[in-house]
Amino acid sequence: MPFLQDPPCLGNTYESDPLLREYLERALPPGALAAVEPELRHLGELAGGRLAEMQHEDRLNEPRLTPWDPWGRRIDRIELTPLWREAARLAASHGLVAVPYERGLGEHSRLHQMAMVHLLEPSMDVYSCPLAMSDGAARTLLDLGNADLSRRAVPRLASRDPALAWTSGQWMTERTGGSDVSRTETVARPGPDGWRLFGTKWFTSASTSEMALTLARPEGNPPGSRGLALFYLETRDAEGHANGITVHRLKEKLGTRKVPTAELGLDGTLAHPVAGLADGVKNISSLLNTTRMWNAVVAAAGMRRAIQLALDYARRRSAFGDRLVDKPLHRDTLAAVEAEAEGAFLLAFRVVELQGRIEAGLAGEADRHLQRLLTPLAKLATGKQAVTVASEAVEAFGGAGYVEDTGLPRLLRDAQVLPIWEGTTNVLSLDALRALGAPGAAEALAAEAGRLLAAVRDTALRGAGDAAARGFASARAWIAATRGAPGTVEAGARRLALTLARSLELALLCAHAQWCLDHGKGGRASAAARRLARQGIDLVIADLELGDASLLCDAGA
Ligand code: MFK
Repeated sequence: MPFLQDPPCLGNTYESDPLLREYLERALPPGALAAVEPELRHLGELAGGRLAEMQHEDRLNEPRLTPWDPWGRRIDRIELTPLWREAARLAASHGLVAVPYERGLGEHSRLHQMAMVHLLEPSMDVYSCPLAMSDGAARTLLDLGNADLSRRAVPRLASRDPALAWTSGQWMTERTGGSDVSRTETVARPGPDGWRLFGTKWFTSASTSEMALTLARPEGNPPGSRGLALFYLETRDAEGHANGITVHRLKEKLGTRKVPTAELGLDGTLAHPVAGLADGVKNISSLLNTTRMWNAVVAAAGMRRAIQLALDYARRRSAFGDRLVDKPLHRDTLAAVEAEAEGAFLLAFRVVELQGRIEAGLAGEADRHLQRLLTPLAKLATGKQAVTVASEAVEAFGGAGYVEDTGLPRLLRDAQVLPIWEGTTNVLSLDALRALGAPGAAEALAAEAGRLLAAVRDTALRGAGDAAARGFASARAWIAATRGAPGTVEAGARRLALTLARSLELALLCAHAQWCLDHGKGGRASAAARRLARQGIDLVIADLELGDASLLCDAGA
């Protein structure tokens, strides 16, 4: 008998996303929601309809590099996939980078932007990558106060005209590694017409960008990250000739296969220092924090898409005499991932809110501490959750989830990059530790936790609120107990960071659920909070023996 099965359908992904809609109703002033909702509804229709169909038809296309023309000239032309070309057009015309710079909704402009990203990204084949880097580049040029470069590049990066819009690269990773950027080998030499860069950039995402921010060591500078400088460059000159840049090859990656990720050689690339000739890592941090915020939003968006597909399929597919959606164990499995996705969404968007307040000039010191701390926490926690949720969603399709022409395996492949690029889970755990150590940061976090949990009144949420409070308390106790033991602190940094992130997710979910109860939105968010509370919040293991890690890692060496 043939295997006949209706495929999953998406429909309007704005309409079918109650959490997004509740959240926007709660977080935006009424007038602002009324202003943006028609566009969001339109994007939901597009993302679940025409764009999703196009994505499926485009499934087998990948970017192609043509290094030479037929007559022997080096051209390094990279052809993008049809969906990426459409995504570029859509992104510019809907202002996916522009909106927070136009500030039409003041401090809420970031929410508006990221609500659009949340809807469109899962149907754009990771076109979020160049958009995130472009947003980060614009933010960095403005934050560093380079008026000339800002005047030149920001109007392009934030253009709504697809013919004028630029994207930016973020060239950091070299052969020496991606995490320890201080080992960057690219050198910058002064010349009569400006600085020229020489080196190899080993992993450059979205290499078709018109410009890039990159790190290089001005000749004579000391080793280490302080000796690096941040440079701006354009990839082609006014005649369209490469700016001393050779594309060695495109990377063969597990996922994000539509992203033209390249190895680049720089041989005399004309570049301009953005902010002096040192402190490059510190200077690029606005870019890192912006792309990490995007990463968290994109992780939440990917989870939502995976669940929308799995849920729709569960309503269509019957086995053992019932629809999957009516099978208690299948329902239980989907409920578990739904709870993770709701916590992830709220943490990602809390970072977006803070970024919006900072950009609107409304942030106090506590907001700044929170943004600095919550950005790595959100990035690291949601990246991990995205992989777990995608894996579970793919499994919910049985064998169909493992078959390429369903389009489903891509969900898992594309999720796997999220805990890797823009800083691995461990690197970000150490970054979070550093942020937490800044004077005032722990107090800002405690105030945030207190504010969220004080809002929770309903008895049905009490247990979940208590679990979040226990998570924060356990993290605090561990920090106090390990003071003065740097080895123990480093070994536990991931568990601490995940405990803080999951406690925050749960506290945000409890507060959101209370709002839902108060505003007649039903008990879905409360159920999600209760479920998340049972899925491991406190991961700190206070009495963990460092020696055990040695025994486990060194055995057989
Ligand atoms: C889907 C959406 C996303 C799509 C985008 C995809 C594109 C993918 C492209 C890439 O993946 S590009 C590569 C991304 N690479 C990384 O994210 C690097 C990961 N490594 C780190 O983050 C390390 O922590 C770091 C390189 C920053 C460590 O460098 P160092 O050399 O040990 O420097 P150090 O001493 O930690 O920091 C130097 C200064 O910068 C310090 O300030 P002070 O000088 O005042 O002490 C730090 O506090 C500051 N700093 C570092 N990270 C910061 C920061 N400040 C603010 N925010 C941060 N995140």
